[in-house]
Amino acid sequence: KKGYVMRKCCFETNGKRTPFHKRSWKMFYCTLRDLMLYLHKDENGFRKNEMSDNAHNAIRIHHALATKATDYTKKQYVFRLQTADQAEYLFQTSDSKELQSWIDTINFV
Ligand code: I3P
Repeated sequence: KKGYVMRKCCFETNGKRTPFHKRSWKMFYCTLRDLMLYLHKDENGFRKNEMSDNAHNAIRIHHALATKATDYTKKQYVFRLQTADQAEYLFQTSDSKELQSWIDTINFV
């Protein structure tokens, strides 16, 4: 699965709250492959395989959990991703179908 999403970091690995200057929403072209979620700057970065070796822009989704972020009311179509190493992110998708599709893809790979 691939597509544009907005991402916000909430907790770093080990459960430490993400500092203020790193908590803003950013757009990424996101691809899911081999139990990794790769965050590219855009489709071009994806084609060139840019950043895919950069740990900061790849999230391990083995034993991760994606759930609708019903408590986050500032934006629509947002899911929360909690990783095995206790990092936490919010991802905004384009519509309810995309939201469900990302959640199912992440949870059932
Ligand atoms: C963050 C940015 C985020 C906001 C976050 C801010 O500031 O405004 O949009 O999250 O609030 O810290 P900056 O751009 O200076 O990094 P929300 O959109 O969810 O409000 P937070 O610290 O309460 O997460």
